[in-house]
Amino acid sequence: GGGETSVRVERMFGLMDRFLKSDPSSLQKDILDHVEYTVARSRFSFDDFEAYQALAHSVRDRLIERWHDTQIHFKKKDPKRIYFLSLEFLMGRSLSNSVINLGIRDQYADALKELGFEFEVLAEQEGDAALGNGGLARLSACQMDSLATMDYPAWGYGLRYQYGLFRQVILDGYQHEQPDYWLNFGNPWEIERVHVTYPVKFYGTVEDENFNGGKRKVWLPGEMVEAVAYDNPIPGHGTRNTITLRLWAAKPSDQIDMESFNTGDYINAVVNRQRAETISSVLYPDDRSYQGKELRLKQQYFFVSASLQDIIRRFKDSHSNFDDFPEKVALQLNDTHPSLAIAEVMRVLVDEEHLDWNRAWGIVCKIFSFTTHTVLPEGLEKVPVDLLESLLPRHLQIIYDINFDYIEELKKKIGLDYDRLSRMSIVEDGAVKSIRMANLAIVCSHTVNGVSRVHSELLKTRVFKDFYELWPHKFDYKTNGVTQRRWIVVSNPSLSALISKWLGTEAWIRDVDLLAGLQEQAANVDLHEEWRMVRKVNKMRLAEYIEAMSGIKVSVNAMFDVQIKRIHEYKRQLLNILGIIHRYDCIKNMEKSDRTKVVPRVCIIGGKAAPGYEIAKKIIKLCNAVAEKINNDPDVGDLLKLVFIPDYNVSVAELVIPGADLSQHISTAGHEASGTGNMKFLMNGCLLLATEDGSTVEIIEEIGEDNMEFERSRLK
Ligand code: CR1
Repeated sequence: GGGETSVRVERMFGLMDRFLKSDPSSLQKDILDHVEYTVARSRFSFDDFEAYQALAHSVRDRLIERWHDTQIHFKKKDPKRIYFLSLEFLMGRSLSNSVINLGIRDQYADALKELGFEFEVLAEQEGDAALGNGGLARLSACQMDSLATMDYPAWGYGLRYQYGLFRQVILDGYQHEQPDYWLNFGNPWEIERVHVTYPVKFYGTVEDENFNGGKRKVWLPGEMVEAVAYDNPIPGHGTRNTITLRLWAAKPSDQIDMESFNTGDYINAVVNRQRAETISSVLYPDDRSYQGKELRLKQQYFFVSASLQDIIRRFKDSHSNFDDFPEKVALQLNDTHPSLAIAEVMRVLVDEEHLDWNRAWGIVCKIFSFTTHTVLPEGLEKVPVDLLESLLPRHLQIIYDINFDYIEELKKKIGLDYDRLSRMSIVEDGAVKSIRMANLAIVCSHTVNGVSRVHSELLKTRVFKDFYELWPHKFDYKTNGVTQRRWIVVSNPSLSALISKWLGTEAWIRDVDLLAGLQEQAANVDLHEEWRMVRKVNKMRLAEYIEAMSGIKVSVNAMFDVQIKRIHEYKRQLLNILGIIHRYDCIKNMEKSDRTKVVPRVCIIGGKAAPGYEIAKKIIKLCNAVAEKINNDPDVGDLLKLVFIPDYNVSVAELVIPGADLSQHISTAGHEASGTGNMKFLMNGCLLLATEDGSTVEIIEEIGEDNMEFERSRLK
């Protein structure tokens, strides 16, 4: 039927207009239809939230059209596809980003105005999708936007957590964590694919079986759960390319365990099955150490196994020879979190597709690339062998076999240097025997990249020195970037309009290098004046928010000095706070007449601490205690204020960044792999106060030393 259906559809489209229209009256009709038929409210009476829902659904319809066309296009072309595997995506809100990328924001704003609604007000109704912790996760989101915009045939794969990153509530100055049950009000940006499901297996034993006159391994799993796909269309800007972020949710398997159902305990049997859903229930809120947690390992394998079944199914749709696999498939490992994919591909090729080991290994060596995001040792995952053996017994065998071959090869190259051999081994012998996931990823990937130039130098000379000496060709760096679509166009519409006006084009929205064209106007006082006005409006918006959140009134004539990011010792929020105490002390000890020389300052700090990270939580308490003291000292008044912004997330960042005059990126040199907040502030015209660490080093080269206050690193 497929062929016939498509002929019939073509004929219909011949008679009809192909796509949903985007003039204001068509948009109004669509919104009202969704009010009535999707949200099930009367079209004569609905509130802002219901209007948002209807609006989101009408945008979603337009996304789906492009998304289908993208699928059809790439199915026909069959290019090599990029598969980006990541346990975390911090997407934030989708509405504004989608309509801007589709090029119909103004049309929607006009349509809504006539219906009596304000686009911005409805956009505020949306909650953040916070399926990630910090830098790594927001980078994934920016990358999806860029891949779509640059017309890549790319897929993102991850987990659909029911609870995103915890909400931070400040009580008596302390951080408290509250669950983020973000799906409570529905999620119009995802499409549940009830037919795209795969079984994922755990536990059990591995047996030898006779096969073709020899033996082969068979895994007899002890538990099975179902992975269900939820697709999130990601539209590019100025293109019809709309790619997919496919997130997996765990559901009880359809295959019924007859044993437990036959024992008569029906209720308990159902309750046990339901436990499958816990696999995708919650995001781990610690962004660098989850060692030895069974649930975390289960999450990793669950999403890796489902994604690979999906990828292999797509490959097999049009190919029968696995030797072509590397021509069609590139698998990007976002940190070590998805690195079980390596063992899983070997398992599928050898145990299920019956390729011989060496042929399978040859394929594996061509398809994986590994991005590492840290220099901190606690960020390098280790999986205890006992845990892996019980959860994934066949994968452990495969990892041992990979390691055996690799160590034999290594001995030929470096001799019997046992210290080095043991450092480079995938298996760590120690009190707790474990698998070093980074070593696994490096051995099996054809490229390994750091996220800035200095980060890559640190990888080569310290963290992965032994490997660099062995395989210098594998190592490379890709300095992080951020998308100007989200961080200027969505978050700072007035600056966006200003830039387009002065450049005389909107092309910079796709090609960020064109921003350099503003240099020609660098001395233009009219431009300066307009820019100042834009900043002022953004500061007023931020000041209102600060007052609403904390009751603190701040003056927009003061300098807004901002540090927002996860709370970590190496990021040195403590240093910032000590600096603020010092500043307070100086003001207090100053002659009254000298105070007129002080530039009034509002210090803003925001960020979450991992729930178990005691020192980070104490830093938050300290910040609030210092704020309490300073803000209530009438003697200091507007000369100094300190605000801790609670529950920092993507949409708070969108509000804070455009209103900042100065931003701080003061990590201890040698610790921040890249940093991406620096870029967001920079593209909003904010001054940076920074250490020469991570990507800041390259930023200094780009913008010139005159434009940055920085401390020369002592790390040489
Ligand atoms: C790094 O700390 C980097 C981002 C994105 C972070 C930060 O310097 O900019 O990754 N790492 O590459 C991280 O979030 C969990 O690890």
